[in-house]
Amino acid sequence: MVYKATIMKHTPFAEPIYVTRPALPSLDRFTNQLREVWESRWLTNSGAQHQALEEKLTTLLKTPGLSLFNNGTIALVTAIQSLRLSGEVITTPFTFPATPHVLAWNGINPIFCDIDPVTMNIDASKIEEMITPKTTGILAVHVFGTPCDVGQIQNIADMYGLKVVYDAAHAFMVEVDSKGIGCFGDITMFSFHATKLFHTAEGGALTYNDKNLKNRIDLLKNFGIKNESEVMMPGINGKMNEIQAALGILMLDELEKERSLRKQLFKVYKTHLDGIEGISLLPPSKADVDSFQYFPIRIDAKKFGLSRDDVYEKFKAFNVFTRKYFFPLCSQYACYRQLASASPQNLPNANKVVKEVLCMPFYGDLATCDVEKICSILVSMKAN
Ligand code: T4K
Repeated sequence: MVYKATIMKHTPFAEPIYVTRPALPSLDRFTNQLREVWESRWLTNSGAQHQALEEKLTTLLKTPGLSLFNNGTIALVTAIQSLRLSGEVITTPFTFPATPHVLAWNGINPIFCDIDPVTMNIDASKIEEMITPKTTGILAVHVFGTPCDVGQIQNIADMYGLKVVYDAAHAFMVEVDSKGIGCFGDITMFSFHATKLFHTAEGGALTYNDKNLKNRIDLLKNFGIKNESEVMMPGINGKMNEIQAALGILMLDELEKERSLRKQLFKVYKTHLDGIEGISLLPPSKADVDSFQYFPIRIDAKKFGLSRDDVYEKFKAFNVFTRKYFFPLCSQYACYRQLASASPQNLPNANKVVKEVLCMPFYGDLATCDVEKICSILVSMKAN
């Protein structure tokens, strides 16, 4: 009864609360930055804004090589092309559709490997058993910014002569052992979509240790054009334009503020949700620097008394739009479910996790009291 009174006292938020909202520079600052673009009349094809952003990000992400792209997906398609992967590539089913799709777009069969039940990343100890004579690489995702077991993945890759590509769409600025997360494996992709901590509205980048890759990657993202009379390979249009890059340059100035606001909200969520029976939070990762990209929780339906799907629906009545990332599993899509590796027997952890995860609203513009109210609504659902 006491709890019933608690849930009654919550009124819906006046405005919808989404899982995320993009931080933005002031319109005045953006207009000023755009003036440079207008005056130069150089709108794309590696202009001054593009070059400046590429240099700044190379330093910030502590990586020897970096190439900007018009979005993360095309960047990942290009990464796979540039390493000449073929046949089969081992990947995770617990990710955004873009991850396996870039393999399919390169004529490669995704081979789904189960995930670690705690980190929710590909389980490195299960990769070896998925390797066949057709395997050419591993495409792993640092899900929700938690770094994969990069050491073990590299050991396996070295042992079998495989390439490693990381999808770090959620891991901007993450560091492990004081190294930028983009320094592991052969190539790492970052997404700069509007929903990301750092964004260029749409955008992305590839980072790599082997600086020789830059030439090939930059050719591939510009139709393979070397000069006016030579086209070297079947490339694509993956170029970031000057307006995206101009926004990115300004967003770099917003980054620390946005990160520290999210860090605060992270603490508020932790204070209010840690220890609630049936709710678990991501355990601390091995990262020295976190991304603060998402705030996922896991709901144990039996212990909490409500399933993740029930909680997701009930939040809507309060004008709160959480997200069930990454439901359904990629292995459940019609285009992949016929693959032998997609069978639920092969992916027990992924099939469990995908029913439990809920991403909570998490962005700098959220007020502390909003997060407190969201937590209170969630806790009150348990008792009712
Ligand atoms: N790999 C992984 C692991 C990824 O997570 C992603 C993208 C990629 C690869 C591919 O990278 P990109 O090619 O996108 O660079 C969103 C994003 O569109 C997607 O980039 C992201 N992952 C994914 C996790 O989230 P949706 O379908 O959830 O987007 P949407 O439109 O429902 O937006 C989510 C919420 O964000 C909205 O409810 C409100 C808010 N929002 C969204 C936009 C676009 C805003 O407030 N303003 C906005 O402009 O995929």
